[in-house]
Amino acid sequence: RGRSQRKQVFAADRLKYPMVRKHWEPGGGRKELRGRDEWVRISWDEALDILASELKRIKETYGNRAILRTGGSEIGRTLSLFGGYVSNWGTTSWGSWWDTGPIIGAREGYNTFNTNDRFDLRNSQLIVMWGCNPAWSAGGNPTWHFMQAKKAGARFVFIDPFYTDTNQVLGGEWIPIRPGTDHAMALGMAHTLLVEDDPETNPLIDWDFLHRCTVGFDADHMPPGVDPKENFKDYVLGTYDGVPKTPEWAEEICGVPAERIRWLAREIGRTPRVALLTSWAPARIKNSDSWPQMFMTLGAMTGHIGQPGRMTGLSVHRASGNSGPFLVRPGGSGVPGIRNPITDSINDNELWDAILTGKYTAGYQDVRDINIQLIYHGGGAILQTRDGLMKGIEAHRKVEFVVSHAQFLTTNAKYSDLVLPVTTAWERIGGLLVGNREALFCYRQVTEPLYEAKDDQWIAMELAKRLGIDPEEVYPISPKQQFFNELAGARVMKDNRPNSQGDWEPLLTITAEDIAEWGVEGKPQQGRITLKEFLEKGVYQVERKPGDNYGYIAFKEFREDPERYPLDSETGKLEICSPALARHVKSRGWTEIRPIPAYNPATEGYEETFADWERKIKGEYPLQLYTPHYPRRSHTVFDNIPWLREAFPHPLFMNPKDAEERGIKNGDTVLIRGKHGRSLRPVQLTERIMPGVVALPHGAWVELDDETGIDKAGSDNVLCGAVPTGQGTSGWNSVIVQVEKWHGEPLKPDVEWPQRIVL
Ligand SMILES: Nc1nc2c(c(=O)[nH]1)N[C@H]1C(S)=C(S)[C@@H](COP(=O)(O)OP(=O)(O)OC[C@H]3O[C@@H](n4cnc5c(=O)[nH]c(N)nc54)[C@H](O)[C@@H]3O)O[C@H]1N2
Ligand SMILES: Nc1nc2c(c(=O)[nH]1)N[C@H]1C(S)=C(S)[C@@H](COP(=O)(O)OP(=O)(O)OC[C@H]3O[C@@H](n4cnc5c(=O)[nH]c(N)nc54)[C@H](O)[C@@H]3O)O[C@H]1N2
Ligand SMILES: [Mo]
Repeated sequence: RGRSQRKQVFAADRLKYPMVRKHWEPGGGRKELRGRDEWVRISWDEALDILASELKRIKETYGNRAILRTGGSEIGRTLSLFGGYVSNWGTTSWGSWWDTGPIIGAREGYNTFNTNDRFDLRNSQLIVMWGCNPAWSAGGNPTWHFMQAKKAGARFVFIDPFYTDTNQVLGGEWIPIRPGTDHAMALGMAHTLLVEDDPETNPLIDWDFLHRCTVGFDADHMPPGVDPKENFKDYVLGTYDGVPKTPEWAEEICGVPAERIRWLAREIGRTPRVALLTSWAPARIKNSDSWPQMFMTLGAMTGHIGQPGRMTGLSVHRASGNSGPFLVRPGGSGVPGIRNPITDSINDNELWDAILTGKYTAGYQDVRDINIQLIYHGGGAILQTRDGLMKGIEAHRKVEFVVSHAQFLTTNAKYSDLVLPVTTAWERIGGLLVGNREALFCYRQVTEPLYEAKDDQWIAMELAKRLGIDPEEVYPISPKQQFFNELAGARVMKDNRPNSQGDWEPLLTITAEDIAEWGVEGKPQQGRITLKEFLEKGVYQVERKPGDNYGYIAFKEFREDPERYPLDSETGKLEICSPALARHVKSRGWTEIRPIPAYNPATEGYEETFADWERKIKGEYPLQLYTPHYPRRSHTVFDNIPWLREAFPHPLFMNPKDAEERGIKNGDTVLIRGKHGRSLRPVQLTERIMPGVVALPHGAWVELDDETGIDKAGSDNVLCGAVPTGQGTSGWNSVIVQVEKWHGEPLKPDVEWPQRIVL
């Protein structure tokens, strides 16, 4: 993807000019033609005039609560000064870790990543990768970090519906599991630990850790005000509900043989130093609110928290294989924030419904009226990246005006009335990128803006002028000054205190000549390297050595002295019973949970593939589908790049057993049919995916056949349904479908499809 950036910046399908839909008229015109109308080139002046007059008209007619803005902080500034806009919210990446993590105390202070650093990983003897595939979906060199742990002697176990590339490299044990049923498996493990533990002859449970550092495990250690019967241990043993959560009970749900569940529980209990790592993927599921709590409970029971080689928590995205606080960070841009006067914010799962029905849930027993008439896509790819894409298209065809800032004819842009072409980062002055905790990256302009593309900031200021807002209030300082401020304010950590808690010092040496040359305001300063050197190299990486102070053990202080270093939770302890979590979920207004991590089947999960669960008779949608993050794309970005289309085809992955039952052969075009939509894809048969489960990689641009309503591109959110549950989690990995052989025309490979070149 990195190399393909040149193919992206200079792509044939870059948008060149502002354009409006042919049958657009003030108020919408033929709105049903959105997504299939022709485009007409217009000038920037015409485009900005149309935009300003529609914004004014809609504000006057309906008020600011009729304006929905998605993505693009730049335009958000202008719209805030214009009286505000409705926003959206969701738990997009993190699933239920977003709220559950901090509430139960599974986050340490500001640091959201709660496992140990890459050198300490080498102290682990057993590394459990619970739904982790960094080789596909994490930046940096996570596979290399894990490889070092393997060389140091670690064994690996992968719990995943797919035999992943990461697993292949590290030679781990593979435990195939049905999506969204991890919670059941973990309960089966907890049961094994409880019934087999004997402090004298077979110590599996770390009672000292449980008693000192957690609440709610048993009746004697409850958080204040909770019925002692609502404890985790009695739930697992089935004391009050008559259902012991045995490995056999779990097997029926998760598909992992009971003996394997016992085996893994014993391994984790007996091995002195274990890393229990998970990604967000198993939490990007409806009703998964208690899963992070269950996962942390497993770590707490076995005591693998807060010591060398021992950790439980997230290893995902930029912190995959290397967690811990940032060691180098950029300065602020110096642009002051602007408050949005409108407080309405709609959960992603209700966004399109809110537009269609005029109602949204604002909290417990709090449903509010809303009348969205203008959608402003200032950035992002929300129509394509949120559940319920088919409803999203309907919603886009209902409102009076839709506008997008876009680099390509993305889905957002395609279903708009007005499209404003914007620059890529490579056409702007430059900026700093964080991600990897040890490195700060700097990107700089490589080309003048292509065609008539403009920066988002420029648009925000030009629109402001037409709305009677002072553009200086929108951006009081220039992009160059902003870039300079980020550079001058960059800080790097000294290694003067252990566990990554050192003092900060300036990263860059900046002279009076530098400032004069840049023509910006600033003061000379002394740092580790010169501004010139940093700009030339484009990166600063903190040097690491085993045993240095930049190492990191998560929860170390807490484990040593929980009274002095309490967690963020209400009780300061890790909450295995968390009334705060139950209250929080209830306050969102959809579904409720218990304060302990009780199993809660996912909406559109495995159980719903049955018409009759007791007699095991399958229903209309007998297969589970999930949507992994895939090398071809960064979400929807890069999906249009022919190089990447060629390198990474976009099939539906299916097990040969499921294919055989359906008369499907490798490479056949299949129809994926679900509750929310239908998609076509060529199928790739592989033993690497477990039977009963199919995987459709995340992020392909929808390509709707308007006659049939069938999507030809295998666009994941055509199938993922917008059903709000719990804390409002996204449901990317809990979907049920049927797959059948397609008898229409077979699909051509994506790389042969025409590019979306307009004008
Ligand atoms: N089914 C399913 N859906 C998912 C997921 C999943 O696993 N399955 N994953 C979810 C996750 S984890 C995430 S984070 C979200 C991501 O959701 P989004 O953030 O909506 O997705 P991106 O594709 O990254 O969208 C970025 C858009 O911004 C545009 N862009 C890039 N640079 C600029 C710029 O300078 N200015 C402007 N105006 N636009 C620019 C790009 O062209 C692109 O269209 O998707 C979520 N959706
Ligand atoms: N190439 C690429 N990399 C990306 C992105 C991208 O779009 N493309 N997006 C980035 C972003 S914003 C994010 S948030 C991260 C997300 O990164 P992650 O949260 O790690 O998500 P995935 O990579 O989709 O899935 C990780 C693994 O979980 C497995 N899995 C899926 N569902 C379940 C389940 O229910 N149970 C279990 N046990 N396993 C399951 C999948 O098979 C996969 O092997 O990826 C980031 N990295
Ligand atoms: Mo994400």
